[in-house]
Amino acid sequence: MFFVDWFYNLFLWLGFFKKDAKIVILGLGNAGKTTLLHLLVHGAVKAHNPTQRPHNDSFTYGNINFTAYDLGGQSALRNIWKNYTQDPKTIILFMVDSTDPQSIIESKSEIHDLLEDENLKNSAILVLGSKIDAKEAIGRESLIDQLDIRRFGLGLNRPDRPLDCLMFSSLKRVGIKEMVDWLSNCVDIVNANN
Ligand SMILES: Nc1nc2c(ncn2[C@@H]2O[C@H](COP(=O)(O)OP(=O)(O)OP(=O)(O)O)[C@@H](O)[C@H]2O)c(=O)[nH]1
Ligand SMILES: [Mg+2]
Repeated sequence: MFFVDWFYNLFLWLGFFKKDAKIVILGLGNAGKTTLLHLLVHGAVKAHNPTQRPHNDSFTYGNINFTAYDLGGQSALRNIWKNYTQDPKTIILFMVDSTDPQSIIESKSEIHDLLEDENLKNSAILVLGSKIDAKEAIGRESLIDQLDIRRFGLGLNRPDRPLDCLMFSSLKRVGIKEMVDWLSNCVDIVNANN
């Protein structure tokens, strides 16, 4: 086993087995999208102005190079989301501020639009509940209920597409590894499905 691992790590280091993946980060304004992307790319948390135009950045995890598109979440900017979601190999992250009841109601309608969009029927969607460090934050089960997504079936290995909900905090760096592990596992599934 040691030799297999050793050769695998050597090949990894030499650049074999490298994969590219694309993700798009959607969600209402103030959900924490830009904060998360900055953390994934630079390993640090800093303050950002509300995003006015789409931007992308890259980060590597294991043998996967992720290119992530961060789109502004204010209502006037949401009509361009569909320009970034059409490739079924693009993994869609939808971030919901788990401390903000009004934004959870509005997010529910946006998430249901994505889930019911025929063009996205094979696209992977990961719902992310943000800011779990705050005392007002609700838990995963409660967020799933309030978004009414349980009835779509949750899991990485669902038959038509991966769909799940994970909770995290950029501020406290909680749930980040689980999120990126989920994305890494998802890459092979979307590549096989599409
Ligand atoms: N408590 C807490 N606050 C956070 C966390 N992540 C982001 N925030 C705060 O949430 C606010 C919005 O963060 P952004 O990352 O700019 O949100 P956004 O989703 O990019 O917003 P738009 O660009 O307007 O779409 C800022 O005040 C952040 O400091 C977190 O993990 N915990
Ligand atoms: Mg932003």
